[in-house]
Amino acid sequence: MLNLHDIRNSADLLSRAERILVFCHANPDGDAIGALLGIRLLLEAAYPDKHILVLCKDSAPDTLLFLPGTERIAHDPHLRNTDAVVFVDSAEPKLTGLYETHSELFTKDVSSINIDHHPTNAQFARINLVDPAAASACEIVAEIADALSWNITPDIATCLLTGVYTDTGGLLHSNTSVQVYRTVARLLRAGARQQEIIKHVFRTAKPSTLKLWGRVLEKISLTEEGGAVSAVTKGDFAATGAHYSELTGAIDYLNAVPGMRFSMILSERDGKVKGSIRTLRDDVDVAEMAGKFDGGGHKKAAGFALPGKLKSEVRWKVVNEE
Ligand SMILES: [Mn+2]
Repeated sequence: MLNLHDIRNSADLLSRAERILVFCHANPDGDAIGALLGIRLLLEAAYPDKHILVLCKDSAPDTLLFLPGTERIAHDPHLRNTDAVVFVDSAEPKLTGLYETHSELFTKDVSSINIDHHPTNAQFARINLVDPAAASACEIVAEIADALSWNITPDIATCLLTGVYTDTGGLLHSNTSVQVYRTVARLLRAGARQQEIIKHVFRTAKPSTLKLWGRVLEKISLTEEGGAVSAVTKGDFAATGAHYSELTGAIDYLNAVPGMRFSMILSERDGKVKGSIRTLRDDVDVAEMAGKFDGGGHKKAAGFALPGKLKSEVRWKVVNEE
């Protein structure tokens, strides 16, 4: 839960501004885009005479283009004359991809609000609405809207529910708390178009993605260390026509093999081999495994990148059989 005092101070800060800029992190996911667009609609309704600009360094993924207002996300804004900045879903300034060029935005001298749920959030804004107990930034935006009695329309509810769904893996991850279900109920009551989200986000995959995943699944092997491992080469990307980003999600299938300690996908890209490692177990620390290859991450999801390319190896064994 957020501090009501901080929420009211945020509203004061926004009401004093003429031009408000809303940012999310680069390579945006459903939570970043959902919160960005949801806040824009909330602010436009609350402050009809202010100028509100939403910004993300990168474009929204194709699967999120159904959300209202994606075409109005700016990528290269004129940042001058901005009097208030709202950051969403960004644990650190550099994740916005704008810190190098606009570091002046990330000081407490700027009228800024930081809305986030990452436990590692650097609290870099003047007002930090950060709740590590929340499963998504969209969940926090819904809480703020209700605290300020801002009306949640069906469009806003659809944007926010998208972030709740994507950051909980469709309400399947272990962060799916009682509060998440309360937020889902709240947003459905507000008219969130749940089936539209499910269709676009969870039930849509390009043929190139399916072909790439086919290769991942076909090449799965189980290691003696208890890993379900697969690999995709440059040739696999070329033959399927898939982009690197289309590999996202395939690793969840590898994790489904019973009795495994971890899953890993190796992929070749730009002269490097990238490794993604996941586990569902509490007694396995994949961040530690990734650390051995100069990588890092979280206990249950980590990765590394090494220079080089992939070479397959087949292990044959001679056995005595009667
Ligand atoms: Mn998030």
